[in-house]
Amino acid sequence: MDENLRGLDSITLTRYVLHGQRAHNHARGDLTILLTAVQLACKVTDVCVRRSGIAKLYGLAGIGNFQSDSEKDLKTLANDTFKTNIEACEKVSIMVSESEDMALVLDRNLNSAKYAIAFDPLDGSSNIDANISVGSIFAVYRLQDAGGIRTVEEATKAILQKGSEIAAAGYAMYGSSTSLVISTGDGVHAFTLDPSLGEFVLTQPSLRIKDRGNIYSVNEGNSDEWNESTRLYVNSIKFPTDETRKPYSLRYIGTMVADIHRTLFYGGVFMYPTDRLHRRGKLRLLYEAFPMAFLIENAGGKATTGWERILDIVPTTVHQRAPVYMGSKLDVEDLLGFFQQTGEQP
Ligand code: P6P
Repeated sequence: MDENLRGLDSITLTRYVLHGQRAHNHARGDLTILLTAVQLACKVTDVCVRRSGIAKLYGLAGIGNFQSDSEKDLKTLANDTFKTNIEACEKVSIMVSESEDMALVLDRNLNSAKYAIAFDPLDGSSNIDANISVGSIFAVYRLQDAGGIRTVEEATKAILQKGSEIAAAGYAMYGSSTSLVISTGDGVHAFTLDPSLGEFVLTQPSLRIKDRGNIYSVNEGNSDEWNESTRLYVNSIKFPTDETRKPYSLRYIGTMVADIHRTLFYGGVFMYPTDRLHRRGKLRLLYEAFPMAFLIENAGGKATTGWERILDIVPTTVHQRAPVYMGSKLDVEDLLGFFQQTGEQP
């Protein structure tokens, strides 16, 4: 092929997933169809996020009916966008959304709909008005018996699977550019939205997280509420006794998607420990901790609650929370050393 044309040979997300499906001999490309619906939901949400400031000023003609502050409307719009596009692909029987109290059972007659999905349609939405990066997070699970799901109780039971059962997970980050980072269990791959094509194109294949970084990411404002293990660990990286090691830098954006994206690319450790207001942690398992842990582990990192591997947890409720420590393998192992040293229990 003409070298000048090679640059046009972009690997789009759809092509990447389809290739992956063929390579893994998945039946019928259902996961491809589902992930194509998710990426469309991310593209629509991206448009709304980028217009929100102007829309708030002039009103979002043609996109929703914003009567109140942009944050609440954007969250509602993002949630509706995800629900509509995912339902339309007819490959999902169950949805769990950060913005919905209960699990949603989709068309009860779709025996072919063999997947369940959990998503946070607009993570970090409180940062919208300050133009700080926000994102969407999703995790896809295979269902053993999709045809038999009729009630919310059956749907809830079916999606409460161990985190390691995830079939695919990823996030979109609406930042200086729009990224979509995804894994189907065969490596972690980053795509960037090319506005001229309207397609996510592969920009960083096979992402690997550094074994050790020099950044820690946590809300230090809660430090007086941390458990002893977390306190000892953070002090060890802020004030290293080993003169050969420099103190770590603190970076904290307050949007999990953005903090994890930086951790994937630069290494280090992201933490949301338990605190007085969040005795079991703040972050949700199904659509924050699980998908991010799946990505971090597939990129060669580790993800723990301090007491157990996050992906080993079997959740009991759809909005269950957990403490979160994830990132570079050696950094997380150093942290776990303090949990073993103190022997403190959850
Ligand atoms: P805090 C955003 O509200 C969120 O759920 C995550 O995206 C983020 O990591 C965390 O909460 C930030 O919480 O208490 O530090 O503002």
